[in-house]
Amino acid sequence: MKQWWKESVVYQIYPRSFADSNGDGIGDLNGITEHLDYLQDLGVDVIWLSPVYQSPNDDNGYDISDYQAIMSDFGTMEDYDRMLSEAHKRGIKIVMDLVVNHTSDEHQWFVESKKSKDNQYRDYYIWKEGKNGKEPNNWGGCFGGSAWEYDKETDMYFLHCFSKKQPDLNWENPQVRKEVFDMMSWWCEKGIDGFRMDVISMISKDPAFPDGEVRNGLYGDNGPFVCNGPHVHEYLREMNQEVLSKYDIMTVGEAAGVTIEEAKKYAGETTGELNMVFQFEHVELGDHRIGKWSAKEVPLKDLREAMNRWQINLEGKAWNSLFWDNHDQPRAVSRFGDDSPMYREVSAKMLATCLHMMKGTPYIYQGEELGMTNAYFSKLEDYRDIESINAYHEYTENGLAGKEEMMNCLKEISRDNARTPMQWNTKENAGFTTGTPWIKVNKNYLEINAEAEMAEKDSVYNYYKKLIRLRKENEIMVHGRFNPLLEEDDHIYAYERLWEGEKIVVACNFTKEVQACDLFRGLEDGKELISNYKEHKTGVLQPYEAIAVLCK
Ligand code: GLO
Repeated sequence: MKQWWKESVVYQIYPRSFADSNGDGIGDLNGITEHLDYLQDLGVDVIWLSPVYQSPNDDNGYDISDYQAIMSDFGTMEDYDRMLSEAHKRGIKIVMDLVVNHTSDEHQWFVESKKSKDNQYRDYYIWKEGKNGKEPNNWGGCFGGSAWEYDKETDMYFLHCFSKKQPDLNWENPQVRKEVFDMMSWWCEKGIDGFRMDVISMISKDPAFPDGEVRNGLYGDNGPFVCNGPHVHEYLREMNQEVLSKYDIMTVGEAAGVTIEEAKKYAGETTGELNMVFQFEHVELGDHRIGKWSAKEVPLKDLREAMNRWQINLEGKAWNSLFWDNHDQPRAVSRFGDDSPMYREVSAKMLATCLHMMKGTPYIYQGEELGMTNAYFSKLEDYRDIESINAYHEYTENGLAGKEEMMNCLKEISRDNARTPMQWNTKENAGFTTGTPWIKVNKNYLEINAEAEMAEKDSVYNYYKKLIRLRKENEIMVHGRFNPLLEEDDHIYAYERLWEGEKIVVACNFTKEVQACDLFRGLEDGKELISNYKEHKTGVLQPYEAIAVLCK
């Protein structure tokens, strides 16, 4: 089968925040359909749709109560089918979010499982006896508290690596795997084009369930015992045989805690599991004194070292996914660029160049193509995210962080920064809804919005559009080997791509100061593919300048 996913650019939609068609303040499927022309204009090939399944929304749809029904807030199955066919008409593929490490506690399987120890669904989930009247071990859940919830009815605990409304499925049970595979086939038969697999590296747990190390916070880290567990590759190969290999689809696994060696198994050219994984090293750097919460900037050297390592070591063996942000991360320009009015546009374009010129499939998170910024909410009431709210309480109420310190961390890191509504135009609520938006719109929508940027030749939007087009015109952008340059530089991220006698040299200034750079001396005959400045001055890079030059 043709590996079309290598040539593609993927656009992630977080449906709740994309476009609301019926005025209830919540984005929906018809809202997406109405904006497919926009995505076609941008030129993306694939949409990764965050979950749209029926869900009580404890974690905005990542807690699914019925995998074969659509969340009523988002519309109906007819709306879904229409969106799928309208996307296909425009040559845009749809990749579904597959959340099968856990379900909602309101899923019928769990409702049954909870009823009694001998219920036929009991073993669909991970139930354990308590230890000395306490939880089976010291693991913490990703959204705060213990990872175990006590059930009075049967006097046992069930495991939930995320919220207590997200019980973990027991993948050791062949019946669970069969149910999941059947459900996946059902979606494939509908004509979808792939799956992004939520926390798929967590589906096989260490059977010993040992205590985890308590580093910061109140609970033990379960990472080493739930990520990349003993049977994960076996299960994914089975999934590949039973489902994936039968369809022309793309797959990307979200693989928390994955090493390069592991990634070669998940996404190896010949290992028969998935097409690629998301790894998180470059977004998890920095100070971890209060869990993932840190307001400190990461030095370019560390960032580059992490990203280059993946570029170099997967070469020829597995395929990279490239991203700066998604629905779980702060906004790219606020985190890695400079979102002040002076440098927002130029630094957003610089980041785009740096990422899209690398080897792998680039992912754009909705609004990134406009250079949307963090929300920087200053009141806790403005936050909606379960992770942010729980972390605030857990850390401040147990004396692990000060209130102001924690609010500053939320401003920099909270997932809600990425979840504020898409900024379409200058109308009320940025054109996202005619009602009251479920989360506040970023105040800067009068300056930053799609309508204005589509009309402005030099906008961030038109820059992304050009980058996407360049990928279609230059095979070297897809297949060229990556070779790092200036590896000791503190300010410039530079590399080259090499392919059949051609070469692209890329340099990105990650600072607001002018930096000396001799990389382009002698390349005057090369063709400038793209740059965020009108003119490149030989010998230097202007503040946040990015440039890519093709040489034959
Ligand atoms: C990342 C997911 C995140 C979900 C979590 C639970 O880890 O994308 O948004 O909250 O996985 O499903």
